Amino acid sequence: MALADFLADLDELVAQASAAFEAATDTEDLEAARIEFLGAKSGRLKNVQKGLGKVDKPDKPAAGKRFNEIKKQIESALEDAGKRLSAGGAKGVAKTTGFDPTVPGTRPQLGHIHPITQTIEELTDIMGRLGFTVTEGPEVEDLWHNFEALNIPLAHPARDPLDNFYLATGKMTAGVPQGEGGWLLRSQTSTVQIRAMEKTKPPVRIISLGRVYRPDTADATHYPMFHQIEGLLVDRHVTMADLKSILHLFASSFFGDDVDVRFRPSFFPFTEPSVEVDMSWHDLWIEFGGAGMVDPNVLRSVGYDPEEVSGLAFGLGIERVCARRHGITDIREFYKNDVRFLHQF
Ligand code: FA5
Repeated sequence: MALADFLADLDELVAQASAAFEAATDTEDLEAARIEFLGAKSGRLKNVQKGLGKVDKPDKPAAGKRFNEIKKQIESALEDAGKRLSAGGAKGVAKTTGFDPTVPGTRPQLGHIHPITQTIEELTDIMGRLGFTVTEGPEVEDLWHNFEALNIPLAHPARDPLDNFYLATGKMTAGVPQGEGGWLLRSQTSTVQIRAMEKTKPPVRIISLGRVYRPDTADATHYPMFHQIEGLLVDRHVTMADLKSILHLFASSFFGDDVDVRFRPSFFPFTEPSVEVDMSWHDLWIEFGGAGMVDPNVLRSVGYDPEEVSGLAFGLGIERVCARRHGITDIREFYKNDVRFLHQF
C-alpha cells in the first residue's frame, strides 16, 4: 500500500470523526460516535490501522508516526465534545437519559389518616388509660338494641321514621317496620351498651366508637352520618360524681387543662338522671353529647340487678370534638374529601 493512500485514509478519518463528535447533541450520540471511530474491536481507526501492515517497509516509520498523531487528534476531539456536552450541565444530561441524579427527587405523595380517625385513635388511647376497653357493635341494628332495651317504647317519638333510617326488610306501616324483624341504621352508639352488658356480668367498663345515622339535614354542626363515642361503666357504687370526673379527665386529656365541663339537666329514656354535656375551651361553650346514670329499667333488661349495681353512661359527637379542637367551624368539611383541607391534619 502506498504511503500517500494510507495518509489520505487517516486524514479522511480524522475529519469524519471530528465532524461526528461535534454533531453529537447528547452523550448517547457521542458514545455511538466513539464506538464507530475508536471502538476497540471494529472501530474505523482499528480498520485503518490494519492498512499500516501493508504500507511499504521504508515508509512504515512515517506511516506509524502519522497514525499515532491522528489517533491522538481523534481522542482529543472526543474529549472536547464530551466537555462541551457536560458544560450544558444538568439540562444536557437530562435530555439524554431523562434522569438527572443531581436534581433533588420529588417526594411521593403519601396519604395520611383522616382527622376523624385520628380523633378516634386519640380518644381510644385516652379512655384506655382510664381503664376503658373498646367494644364494637353493628351499624345495622335491630329494634331491640336501638330502642326497646334502651327503655324507648313503641310509641316513643324517638322512633319516628323522620328521625331514623329504617330498612324496608319486612312489613312496614307508615315507614316503620312492624313485628320482630325490624332493622335500622343505628341512630346512636348506646346500642353497644346493651350488647356489652348482654355479654358480660358486671363490672363493665367499655367504650365504643363508630358511625351512627340520622336523617338530619346537613349543616355546620350536623351530618346525616356521624361518629359517636359511647362510654359505659357499671359497678357497685358508681355515682354522678364519677361521671363528672371521668368526663373532666377525658376533656382535659384531649383539650388541655384549660377546659371546663358542665352538666345541664336533660332527658334520655335510658338514663336517670340525664344531662347534656357541655365543654368550654378558650371561653366558648359547646354541646358535645349526653350522659347520665343508667336507668334501672335498662339494667333490668339485660338481667342486672339495679339494687346491686349502678352505672354511668355518656355519648359524645366525635365530629364536634374534632372540629372544636382544630378550630373548624363547619363539620361538613370533614366529608368533602378536599385533600387541601385534609392535608392540614
Ligand atoms: C345521644 O345520641 C345519646 N345516645 C347520648 C347518651 C349516651 C346519653 C349515653 C346518655 C347516655 P344526642 O342525640 O344528644 O344523644 O347526641 C349526642 C351527640 O351527638 C350530640 O351532642 C352531638 O355532639 C352529636 N350529634 C347528634 N346529632 C348529630 C349530627 N347529625 N351530626 C353530628 N353530630 C351529631
